[in-house]
Amino acid sequence: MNKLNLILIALFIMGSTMVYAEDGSLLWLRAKTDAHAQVVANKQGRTIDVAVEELQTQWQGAPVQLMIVNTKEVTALGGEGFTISGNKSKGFTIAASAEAGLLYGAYYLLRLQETNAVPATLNVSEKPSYTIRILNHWDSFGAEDNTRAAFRGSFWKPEELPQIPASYKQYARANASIGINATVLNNVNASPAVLTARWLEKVKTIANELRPYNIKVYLSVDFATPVRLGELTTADPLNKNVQKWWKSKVDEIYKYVPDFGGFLMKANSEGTSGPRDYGRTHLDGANMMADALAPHKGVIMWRAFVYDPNETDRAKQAYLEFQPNDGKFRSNVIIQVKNGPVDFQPREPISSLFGAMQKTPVMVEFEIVQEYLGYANHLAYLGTTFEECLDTDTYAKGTGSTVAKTTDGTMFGHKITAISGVANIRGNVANWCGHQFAQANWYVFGRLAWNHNLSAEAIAEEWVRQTFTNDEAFVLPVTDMMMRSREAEVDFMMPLGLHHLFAFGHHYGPEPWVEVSFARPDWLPSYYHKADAVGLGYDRTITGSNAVGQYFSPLRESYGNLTTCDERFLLWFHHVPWTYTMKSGRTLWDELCYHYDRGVQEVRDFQKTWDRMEKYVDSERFAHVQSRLRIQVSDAIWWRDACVLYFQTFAKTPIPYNLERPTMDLETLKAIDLVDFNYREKADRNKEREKIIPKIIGGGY
Ligand code: GCV
Repeated sequence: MNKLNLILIALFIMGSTMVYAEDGSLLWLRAKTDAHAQVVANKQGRTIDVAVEELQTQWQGAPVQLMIVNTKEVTALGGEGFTISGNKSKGFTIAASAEAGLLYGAYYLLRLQETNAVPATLNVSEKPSYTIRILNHWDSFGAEDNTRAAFRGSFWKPEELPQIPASYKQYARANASIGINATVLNNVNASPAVLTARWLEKVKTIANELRPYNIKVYLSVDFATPVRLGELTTADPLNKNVQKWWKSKVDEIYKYVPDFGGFLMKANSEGTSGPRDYGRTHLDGANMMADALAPHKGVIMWRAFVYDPNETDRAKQAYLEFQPNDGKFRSNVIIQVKNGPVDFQPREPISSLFGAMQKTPVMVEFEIVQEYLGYANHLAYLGTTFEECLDTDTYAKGTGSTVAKTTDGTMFGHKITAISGVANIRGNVANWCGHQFAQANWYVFGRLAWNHNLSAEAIAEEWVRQTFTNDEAFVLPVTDMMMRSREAEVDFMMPLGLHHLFAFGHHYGPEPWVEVSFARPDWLPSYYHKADAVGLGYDRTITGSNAVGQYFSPLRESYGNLTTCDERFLLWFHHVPWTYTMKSGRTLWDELCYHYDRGVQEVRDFQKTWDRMEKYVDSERFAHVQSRLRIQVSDAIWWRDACVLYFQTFAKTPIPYNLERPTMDLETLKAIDLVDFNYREKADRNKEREKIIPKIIGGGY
């Protein structure tokens, strides 16, 4: 045997036992690409070509036929729906009435293959739950970075265009594989420059790259763009010149991108411009934009995330602003509503707007990026958050009026339906999202947007199988860990309905005590937790702010009554005495301590689970997750100690003696001044923090 043969044999033996190093850049699309599948299509087209190529290179089974057909059964599924029939030995036929359906059918088959789930025979038909399944990139897109560290930088790398960054293709494939069909390129705090020719040229280039994957491009716009570009002196939506300006701007955009989706608008919110600056309403603004977009079939997604520093409970303000205008919006306006009434907190009850605007399409906005959940440092699977919201019953039309049904067109018959997620996709990390497990949050958003009846658990398992391995010894414990992970975060950050205990300068760590003389009250934790000698929590009952009054019965009554209120939301809706007896039989104070401690213990348990998984994972991804879990444990302790010790100054009661003692004292915790998490140049101010918890500086990106 010659030397070469020996080397080949050695390599073969190594290859069959080794888990290869991976950096996560393949996402869940790790199928081998050496297949030579027989794939035929009865038509050609750019999107069909993608479907054919994906199957030809990855499908390991019998021949596949792709058919554009015009049967009643298939056309009823819409252009994105499909049927698959056939069997494992003879092959499968994917049928759809349009190209997009074939693409989604192809990915469906590949997903079955990669999760070891190809059945002997198959007879399925699928169609999406929502017509627009859209990512919102809070991406600078060439503008000055004007938002938080968690979003800084640009995935689109606009400076490289028209040279196409290699990441675009994988981005498009990843989205198409889970059914995402739309993307807003830029931050909601939009720069007016995005509507200038220089940037529209770039938008066109991106749109051209994404089109074969059935992904439409949208833009966030600044309401005062005509003024900011120096072209008009007002942006008053009732002014004829302003209306003309937007019409001609929209016409211009469609010359660049003929299938442009439309606009996303953050108006009069946190300092952005809007119709209120001209004494007009959100209704006036939205309808003006809608009229400009309508001739091109474009839509305007108008965000309900508006609140003022006034006497009204912030949690009530979006409803008060939008609900009275239900029925007056143009048909191409969609009101985009964050899942909860405040701002993507670790846990919130549903926004009271769901089900309350029955004549206007309403869409959910989820936050996929973990702005309030440890950035990319923490393992927090959000499938459970999304599912919790979508499955909540609004009772808008009696039992069964879930958020999903009030937004997917089935309950109120709206033609345009949509769901959005603030993307966690970064341009500067190989694994796309900072944390290997954060990829699962992108994945689960897409899968639920396609089919909101799927369970978060089934999707987690699917993701684990494709992203790591089908080995059950890995799949089961890791899926279980993911399913517990968000609850663990809630426990060590803000259990029992607490919210907004974040530091003033960042949304990473705790600062329930922070008071800043120049800050708006509704940007400070004390506005929300209302801790005092009597108890804890915000009274939103009928005797308090009466936010409960915005919900339908019986939700209104159950939230509004201390004894029936779901304890997960107790301190959201009630100011509860420290000595109040909880369902567990413990006092509120003891229960609070138990939750904080449970959160810490859960993350320690995740560490143990992960360490046991070493032999199933490549060393690179194993080490990455292991080091992030270490950060997460130390952050969990930071959160627990800070919150428990601070609230103890009001409760004046010992921490239950069977629980772990705090590891830091309150004064040290108060000295931590992180300011803005990713600002390395501000490292001086982080010195104290670095001494205590050295690993976290860097934000995980
Ligand atoms: C893009 C939160 C975030 C802001 C974000 C805002 C919004 O307040 O901290 O960065 O702005 O929500 O949703 O518009």
